[in-house]
Amino acid sequence: MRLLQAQRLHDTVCRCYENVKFYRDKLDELGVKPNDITSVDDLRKLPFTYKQDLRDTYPYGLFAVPREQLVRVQASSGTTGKMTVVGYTAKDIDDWAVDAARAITAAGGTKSDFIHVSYGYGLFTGGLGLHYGAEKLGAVVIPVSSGNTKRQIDILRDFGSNILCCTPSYAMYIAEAIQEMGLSPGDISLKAGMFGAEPWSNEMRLQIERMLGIKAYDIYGLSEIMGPGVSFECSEQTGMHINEDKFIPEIINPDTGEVLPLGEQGELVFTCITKEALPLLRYRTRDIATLSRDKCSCGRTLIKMSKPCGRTDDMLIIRGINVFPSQIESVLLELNLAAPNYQLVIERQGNLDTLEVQVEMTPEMFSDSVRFIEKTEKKMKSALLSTLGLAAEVKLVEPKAIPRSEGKAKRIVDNRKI
Ligand code: DLL
Repeated sequence: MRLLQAQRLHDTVCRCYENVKFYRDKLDELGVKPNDITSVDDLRKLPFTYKQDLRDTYPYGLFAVPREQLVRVQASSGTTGKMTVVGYTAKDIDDWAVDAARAITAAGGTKSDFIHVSYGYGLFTGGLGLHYGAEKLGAVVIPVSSGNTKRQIDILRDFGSNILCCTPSYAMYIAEAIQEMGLSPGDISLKAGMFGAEPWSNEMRLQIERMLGIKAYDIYGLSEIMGPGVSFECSEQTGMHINEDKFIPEIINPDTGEVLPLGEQGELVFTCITKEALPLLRYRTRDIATLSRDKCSCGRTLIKMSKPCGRTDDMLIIRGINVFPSQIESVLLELNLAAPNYQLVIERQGNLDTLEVQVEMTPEMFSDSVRFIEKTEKKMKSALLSTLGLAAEVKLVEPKAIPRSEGKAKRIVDNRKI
């Protein structure tokens, strides 16, 4: 693997140097020549690439092939600023399909499964990514796309879907809707789900598994690097194998850029070593994770990354306490007192930040006494304080009060004007 990575890395750096002005200028500035990059350890000599670099060269400035060789562009919306546009050659699309097919296989998918894709189709990479993966595997793809939950459930039941692909928050939404329709897991043929595109906790995994009667697998990716399938979970469900024959991962200290040893937590950085259209070098994902080479019971030897536990840029700092929304989710769900739908509302009063955690009640709780509800709020509040050291108000809200999402859930409402 190291030899293959070294060869591919060298080839990629040569192509970047020849075809992308941005990288040629950067390497010249650092005094690095493509021939200086002969081993994986030489990665450290290369410059980082940031999302801002894609924005500054919008839309196609970092592409390494002429237009005739492109066969597709996709984009990620981003909450601020311009979209990030990414592109693929025919070979890139084929490589991506193989990576997504590996992910489906690791989740137990076979040629004879119906793969129900409820990730959005369009510029977002979720839908088309899993779609091509399912076809590459030779499975039967059901390209439902997101939205229209009643129709999703009709299709799940009538078409005999075996693997559901969507965001974990939409999986919860579908699971709730199934219950409301008076159906049970026995009425559908699902065996697994492939959920990703947003952070989710292990507790949420257990809830989804219980409600849908399936195994819930994590799948990770980002458009800049490729899309879904950069890494994927296997039967062991303890982290995601990275397709490291195509993407070399590093973990760095986000403040200093220093490369950290295996096992330490930091920012995940990827270098693409097979991409033709958009081969990014040392791309700063902003996702926080760890890497591990521990032996995996599934037999795969590909390096594993942990579930991303947040991003360097969505980390909340509430009165000096650093906290990730996913940690708050874990604390809430561990108590097993309410539905896993929540929203974090941050305000600034004077110079002080306040956090209100709004958590949805289950319909049963809603009919409980006010005293019971207040007691539950108190319990949650003290759990957040004792586990995370976080002083937050907890407010239980009516079932369905928190807006549902068919794509990525909006967990944070930040009303601070900083
Ligand atoms: O979300 C690609 C994708 C689609 C992955 C479908 C998995 C399934 P972007 O829209 O570019 O691409 O967003 C990428 O989403 O940097 C992470 O912060 C987050 N993310 C993606 N997968 C996971 C995951 C797609 N499994 C950004 N767990 C990434 C946590 C995830 N966060």
